[in-house]
Amino acid sequence: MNSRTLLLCALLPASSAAAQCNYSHSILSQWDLAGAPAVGASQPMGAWTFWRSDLGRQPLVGVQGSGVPVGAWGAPDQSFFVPLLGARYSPSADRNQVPFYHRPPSFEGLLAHPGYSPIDLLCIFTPSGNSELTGLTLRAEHLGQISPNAVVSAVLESGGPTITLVPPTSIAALAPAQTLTATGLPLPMTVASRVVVRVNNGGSPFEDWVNLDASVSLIGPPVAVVPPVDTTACPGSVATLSVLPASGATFTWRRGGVPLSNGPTPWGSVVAGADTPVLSISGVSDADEALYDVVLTNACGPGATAAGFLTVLACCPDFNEDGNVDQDDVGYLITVVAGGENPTNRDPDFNRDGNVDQDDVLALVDVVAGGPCP
Ligand SMILES: [Ca+2]
Ligand SMILES: [Ca+2]
Ligand SMILES: [Ca+2]
Repeated sequence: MNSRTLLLCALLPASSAAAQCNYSHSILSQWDLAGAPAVGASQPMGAWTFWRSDLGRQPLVGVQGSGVPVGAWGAPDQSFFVPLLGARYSPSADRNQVPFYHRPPSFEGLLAHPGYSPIDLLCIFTPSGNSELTGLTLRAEHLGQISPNAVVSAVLESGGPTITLVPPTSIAALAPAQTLTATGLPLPMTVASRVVVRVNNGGSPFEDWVNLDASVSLIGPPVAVVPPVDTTACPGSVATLSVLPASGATFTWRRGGVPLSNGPTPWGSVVAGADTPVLSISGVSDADEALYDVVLTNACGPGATAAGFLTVLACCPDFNEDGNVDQDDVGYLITVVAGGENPTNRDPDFNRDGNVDQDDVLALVDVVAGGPCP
């Protein structure tokens, strides 16, 4: 328990055990956080992620087909990009998915396109800690007109028997939008729990365009909507890791599970922001390589996020940051060593000996020629 938690406990009345720490999060807001994916991009980690039902539940990746104005989550090994989840209908045309739909959406959602059986589209909510599921609301309408319907459902998986939250429900083509509410709540959520929303083609896959949103409500410790992710940094640079919680929280960053303090480390780097959403470590070296996570705390307790691994590269010879390591980088460093401009703001002490001089240029020449980092 850190000093903030102690302070919080001291300030709260004795009835704080019954504190209600409510929050909710939807697939639409997760899309807004992540934005349209680039082709081939893997999903950024988040509270909600998007998967296909087959092949061991592979995550969807960024796809973009002809006529598709923005990226979507899809399965590139399919002959065309299904199943997928794409941009919601929007007044901004460049955010719309392929306009196969035959009626304007009646609410703001994502367009889900389940594939040929048995490939279903899965939207999976993964909280980062123990909590209680108090609500799940699905909104769905079928905007295609060729297939008669699609089927949506939701379950809670916690390692034991699967619990039905919303039974499989037919969403008829061009029928009014349905709002489906989970029954049997509240239910406990362990660290292993997942809420799985499934969109199935209902037997006919043709132009199933399901405008969909799903929102969970929980009580308990805060959940990271965007947890820390794997990060790389150049030696001597500033590495940053960040987190976005779904609700108000205090922050305790940890290195390998051990809480961090602001200030210098024994090996010379300097930690800042250890109690904020953004952790920064300046002057990093390979001694800083570790798993970093953050404990989010509110009146309903602490919850640890997923961890991101910080990799510190041996050296970073691409001084002009054009993606190539070549003679231009040597020319760049010669200019900087001579007192000239340093537009990429790179540390010119390439051999890390504390001096900026000709030896750094020679060390870079070696690396450009295929030699090892100094
Ligand atoms: Ca269908
Ligand atoms: Ca370069
Ligand atoms: Ca040097």
